[in-house]
Amino acid sequence: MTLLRIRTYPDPVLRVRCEPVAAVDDEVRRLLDDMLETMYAAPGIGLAAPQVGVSRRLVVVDVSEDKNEPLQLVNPEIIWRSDECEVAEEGCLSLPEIYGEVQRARAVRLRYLDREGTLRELEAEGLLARCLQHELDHLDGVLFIDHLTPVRRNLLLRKYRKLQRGQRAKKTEPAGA
Ligand code: GNR
Ligand code: NI
Repeated sequence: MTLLRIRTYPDPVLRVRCEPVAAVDDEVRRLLDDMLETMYAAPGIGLAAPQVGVSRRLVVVDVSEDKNEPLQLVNPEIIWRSDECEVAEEGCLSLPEIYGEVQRARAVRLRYLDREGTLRELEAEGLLARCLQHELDHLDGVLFIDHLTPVRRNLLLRKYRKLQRGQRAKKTEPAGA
């Protein structure tokens, strides 16, 4: 298995609308496994293909405490969302170190293909529902900051750019400087 490089904002690949996967073959299974390994290593509770530079409709998730309940979803679609909403804080591996409160449906029902290409459905609530909605957004080029008010979004993006400048300076600084 291979660790993949996680793309961060403002990488344009994060804004592309992903293409459905035509067939769940060995290449797709390998990518799903590499995505899962990359997600666990990050660490994160979910990862969508565009975050590793691939514009295809693939998502991996594991919200379990012991990191032993992986889900690998091909062409996932939300087929029902609860009218009831919930607000909770979200982060994103593609926007490191910034967090914002996002309103989402409390529960969702999904249809997807599993790694064998079998059509399945899944109903989720709580953190899993939140994570799945966050990941499915990625497949349409949507980031959690897009759900915030413009004022809040601009505040977070200013903070993000400032943090990124600090990170870059650290990386390029000669040792001991
Ligand atoms: O690791 C992650 N944590 C998280 C927390 C709250 C809501 C959504 C997420 S997903 C995020 C990983 C990520 O960026 N997935 O796209
Ligand atoms: Ni994300």
